[in-house]
Amino acid sequence: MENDKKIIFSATQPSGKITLGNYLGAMRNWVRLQDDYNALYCVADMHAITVRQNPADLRRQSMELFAQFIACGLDPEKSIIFIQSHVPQHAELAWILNCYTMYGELSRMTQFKDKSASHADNVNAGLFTYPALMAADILLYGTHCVPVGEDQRQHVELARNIAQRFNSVYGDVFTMPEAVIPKVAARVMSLSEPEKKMSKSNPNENSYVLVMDKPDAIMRKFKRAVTDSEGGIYRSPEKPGVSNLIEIYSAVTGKTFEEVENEFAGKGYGDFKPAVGEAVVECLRPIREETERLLADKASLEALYRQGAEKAANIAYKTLRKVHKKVGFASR
Ligand code: ATP
Ligand code: LTN
Repeated sequence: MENDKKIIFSATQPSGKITLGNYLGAMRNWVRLQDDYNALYCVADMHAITVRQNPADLRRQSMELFAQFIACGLDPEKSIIFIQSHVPQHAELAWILNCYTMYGELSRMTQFKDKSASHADNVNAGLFTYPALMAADILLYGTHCVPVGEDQRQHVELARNIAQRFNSVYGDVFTMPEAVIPKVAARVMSLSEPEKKMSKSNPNENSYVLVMDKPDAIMRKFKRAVTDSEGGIYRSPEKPGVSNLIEIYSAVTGKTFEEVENEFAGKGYGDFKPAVGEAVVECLRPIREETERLLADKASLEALYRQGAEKAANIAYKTLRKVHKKVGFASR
């Protein structure tokens, strides 16, 4: 890693297939940031098992997500790209940080409340302590910036609290990380229930667009997107469906909200929805094609993620050694 650059870390769970929300809210920004920062990007498979996963699917989705990172433009020569479970220091530091994370803090996490409601039959300890593992991910690398969508802000705040608590006892061990939230598309909403965020774990396939969706599926989903009966194409809190489509169109075309509203002034949803669909198809096409190409050569992908894990472990190992010393573990 280059010494003069700040460090960024981010991750995505391989808990399903990547959505347009994941791409616009997170991965696309990671690509932009990798030139200016020392960047680490990770497939968070250990986070994914806080919800029950089918083993064969999880393995496939991890490979696919890794391939998609590269297909989106993350460059293994510039950034460290790896799979979380391949770097055991994540689990080791997470345990230690669990002992510096309060029950009350974890109970207040919105994601925990949401997921324990949606998986009421499996409210496991991992789901509860998930933010301590996420703090470990971030703090292992001396991370300055964490580029994520709006929904992860609370977890990054908690990572800061944990770092601060630890540092106040042991001195300056951890760098204080900061969340970096994009200005556009920080929260892409569901196409079928526009008051909820677009999420890859939603059981309704029409609620999200996948990066790997074929053009006809994308067009169908946008044509079916829930809007309203008022008919105007402008942003308003009363029009969550239309506002979301405007935001998506703006994010994929680079046009401002005002330009989009002007472009469709006087037109109806029958013109607007397919236009959004077509713009999304063209935005995602090269990523889908490149992912398919990469997945066809499994050996090369494996070589790339092994290299990534080795580089990550070299940094993580040093932080963990320092932490062991600070908390008073006997030297090995
Ligand atoms: P799950 O549904 O399994 O909880 P998810 O779709 O919310 O998953 P994550 O793996 O939790 O996705 O998130 C990966 C990254 O994508 C995070 O930085 C997150 O903030 C961002 N992200 C997720 N959903 C959206 C969205 N709808 N809009 C913008 N960014 C998003
Ligand atoms: N919890 C995040 C994924 C994630 C992450 C991280 C993001 C795991 N570890 C570290 C940023 C930094 C999510 O569900 N989106």
